[in-house]
Amino acid sequence: MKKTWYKEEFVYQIYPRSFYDSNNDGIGDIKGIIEKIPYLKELGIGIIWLSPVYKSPMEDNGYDISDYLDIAEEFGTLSDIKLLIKELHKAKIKLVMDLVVNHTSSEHLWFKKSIKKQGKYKDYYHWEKEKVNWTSFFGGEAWSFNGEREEYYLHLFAKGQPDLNWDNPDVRDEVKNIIKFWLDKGVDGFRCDVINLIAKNNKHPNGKPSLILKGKEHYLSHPNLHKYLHEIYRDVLSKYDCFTVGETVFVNPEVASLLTAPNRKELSMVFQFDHMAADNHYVKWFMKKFKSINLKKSLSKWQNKLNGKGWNTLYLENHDQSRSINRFGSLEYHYESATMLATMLYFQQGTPFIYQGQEIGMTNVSYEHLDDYQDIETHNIYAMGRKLLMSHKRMMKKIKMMSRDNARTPMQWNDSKHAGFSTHKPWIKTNPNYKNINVQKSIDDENSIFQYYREVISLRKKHPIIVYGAYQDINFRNKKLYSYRRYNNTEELVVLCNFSDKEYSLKQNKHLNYALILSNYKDNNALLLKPYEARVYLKK
Ligand code: TEU
Ligand code: CA
Repeated sequence: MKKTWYKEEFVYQIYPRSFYDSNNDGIGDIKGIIEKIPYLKELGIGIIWLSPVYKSPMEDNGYDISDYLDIAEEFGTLSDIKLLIKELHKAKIKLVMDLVVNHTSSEHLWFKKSIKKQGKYKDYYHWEKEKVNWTSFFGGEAWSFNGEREEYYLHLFAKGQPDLNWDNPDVRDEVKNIIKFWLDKGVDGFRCDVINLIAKNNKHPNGKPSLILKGKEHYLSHPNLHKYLHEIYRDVLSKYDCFTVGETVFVNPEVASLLTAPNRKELSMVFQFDHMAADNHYVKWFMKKFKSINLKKSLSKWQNKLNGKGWNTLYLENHDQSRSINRFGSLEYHYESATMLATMLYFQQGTPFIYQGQEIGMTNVSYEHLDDYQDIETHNIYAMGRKLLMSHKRMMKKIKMMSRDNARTPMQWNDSKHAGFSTHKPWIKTNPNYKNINVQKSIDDENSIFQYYREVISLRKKHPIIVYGAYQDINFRNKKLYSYRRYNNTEELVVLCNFSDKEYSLKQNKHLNYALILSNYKDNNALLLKPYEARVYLKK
């Protein structure tokens, strides 16, 4: 298996709006990230994934871009981003930018020209004379009428996010220019937003009846996807030492293997979503009781199917997902379950991703009022639910559990007002538990979740078997124990996780002669795992 830096380093995702506000206007910014580089260095991460900072009307907090080559003033300027790249590289940290090219903002010049059918821009987007019945990821219709052009245009997300027409070579050339512009600035790679949606059936046939995402069969992992990704790789990416991680909604391991097989030269790795359905019916708003066996089944399916074929990512959180400790862990066993989840996940094979705040055990927020939620998806889904006669109370329960704003509350730096994120009222309310859960407290406490994450990160650097070893489940059918081994021809690493709030008795422990290199409990009983106890054994 090819050894490379983007398999070995931890990636830390920053949602800039909520990370750190250096000029006290209530919105996080690029200069704020620069100020926090020493913190990131102390954690030990090697790569930053920065969510979009480009010019945008912020309808979807920057995932609706109106100028790919300039920076939104609330985040800073082009010289700020150049300074960020310079300072990160000085600290031996690489930078991955968010590439959102399935769609632009409707404020983008290209869309304004397309409405007017101006020259080559006429076909930069998807237009139809008649309405098409596809539905949007954000609820409601995915085709909206534009009064000026007097045609319908496609937006798989918000109305303000028209989908680009990737069958148009001029559009693909525009994307290549954007990628080249940022690579030439010293960027080290891209997280590619909903990249498996870019190729569509351009005849726009109606979708077959479906409760969710009507029309998805006409764009989900369309065959042209591989052709376009390979073209982008061949013409631009291949000329740089960089990597790409595709966000691929509803992808299966077979397609993911094609997308990430090194010899196909398409993407370096993908974010799949199977394990994020461990507590819902594939649409997060239709929740189900979480069972750890469901998480284990999907994570190990991907370990086994991609092993030796493609390359995986390891994540439980991002800016679209509510906090893992609320979904898969336990607030009662806050430290134990957060550290067990980290152990369970990060000793598997794949590039590990940490989302801001996860390393200190930040949790979901619980705003009482709908207006405290800022996310467009949350408000659209609320409106749709109410139209379907669901009660306000029922919708608020879903929102409190699954709103993306759970991951977007200001980063909790210390116990001062607004959690040290800003001296100004933040754009979204701070989670009131910041006095208890914050970076300062975590750094000062040698037994904190932060210190445990530092240890996990340093072990990965020390033991290549964690990166490159083969994977095998142990005790797969066991509903409480999540255990697996990593091995090569000389070493074996064994991970044991008690994925429950009860003690678990081991019938035997064959690893007592191995070195116990990590545990989230100080004293370890040979045959008894305490609630959410995690252990990592290594035999060299
Ligand atoms: O997310 C894709 C997407 O489908 C998300 O909406 C996610 O699947 C869902 O919210 C989880 O239930 C990407 C970006 O990560 C997201 O922030 C953007 O809103 C979206 O694309 C449009 O760019
Ligand atoms: Ca600011």
